[in-house]
Amino acid sequence: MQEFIEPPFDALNASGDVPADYRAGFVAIIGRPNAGKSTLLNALLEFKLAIATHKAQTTRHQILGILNEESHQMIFLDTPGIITPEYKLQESMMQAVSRSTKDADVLLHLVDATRLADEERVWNYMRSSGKPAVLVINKVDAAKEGEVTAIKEVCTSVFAYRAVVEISAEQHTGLDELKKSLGEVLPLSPPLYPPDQLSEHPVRFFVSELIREQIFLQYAQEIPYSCTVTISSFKEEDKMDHIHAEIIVNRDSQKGILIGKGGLKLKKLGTKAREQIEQLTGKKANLQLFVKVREKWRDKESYLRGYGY
Ligand SMILES: Nc1nc2c(ncn2[C@@H]2O[C@H](COP(=O)(O)OP(=O)(O)O)[C@@H](O)[C@H]2O)c(=O)[nH]1
Ligand SMILES: [Mg+2]
Repeated sequence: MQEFIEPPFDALNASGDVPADYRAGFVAIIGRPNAGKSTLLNALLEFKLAIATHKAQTTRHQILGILNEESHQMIFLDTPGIITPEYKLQESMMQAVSRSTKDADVLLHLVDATRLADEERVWNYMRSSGKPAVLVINKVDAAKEGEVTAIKEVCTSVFAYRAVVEISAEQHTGLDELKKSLGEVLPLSPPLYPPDQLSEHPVRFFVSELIREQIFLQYAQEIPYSCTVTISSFKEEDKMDHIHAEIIVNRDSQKGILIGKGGLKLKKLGTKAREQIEQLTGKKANLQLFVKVREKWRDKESYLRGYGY
């Protein structure tokens, strides 16, 4: 696995052998829930960095992924899908979107080709950031004839995009053209991160995300939206990591659902999450899960801050 946390990088010192036309900058991937933003980030990096499921609102944080190519460095910011927030957790998710659009040099507006939907909220973020944007139409593998053209017409009549690209994030098509279009909009700059770095989150962050992903995959209805995961201890050894993780639920009744009869559901969750963690770290993991009730954590500022939102 590549390095995650690095000391602050001295770009100027490292720029000695960088060509004069090298470009680098931040690309915020924004759009409605389920457009395929996290799938696209993983496809671009050829690495599973962001969790992605069929359920909306899987992504809760700004996730940064770094793509290094010969002529440019693109720092992608995956973001939660843009919605109208209904509770404090969702407000903090929308703040992550605002932050990303402010940090970005270029906005990548991702739309789902199979669902012509109202993009007005997304355009509002784009307008208030004032950043150049590229329209990226995703899921062309599943779109019916005419859908792509219709979306293109609607979107380009509302917003002056620098380019329009059609892709399938799942099937990895159109990605070269996408990188080329983004490259043309990025500013001239030496690299901003060391070329061997893939992200800036610590490994334990990705571990908690992989557990959260399994909760999204294995539980129904409100359960995924009511849980968060924290890592209470993470001990690394040469051949094995020992990880204690807490799953926080919103209400007492959810604890039983999570654990299941005879603890079977939690056991299955632990097994699947452990497999994913082992793929990420490349070594064995000993994962222990604990379930805790924190009444209405999603609405309490102090809990939200403690859980990293
Ligand atoms: N058919 C098809 N499905 C896709 C494509 N990209 C993403 N998806 C699916 O769309 C759903 C949402 O993806 P995700 O990346 O989590 O969306 P996000 O909410 O925008 O981050 C998942 O079930 C993906 O498998 C694509 O190119 N084609
Ligand atoms: Mg996502």
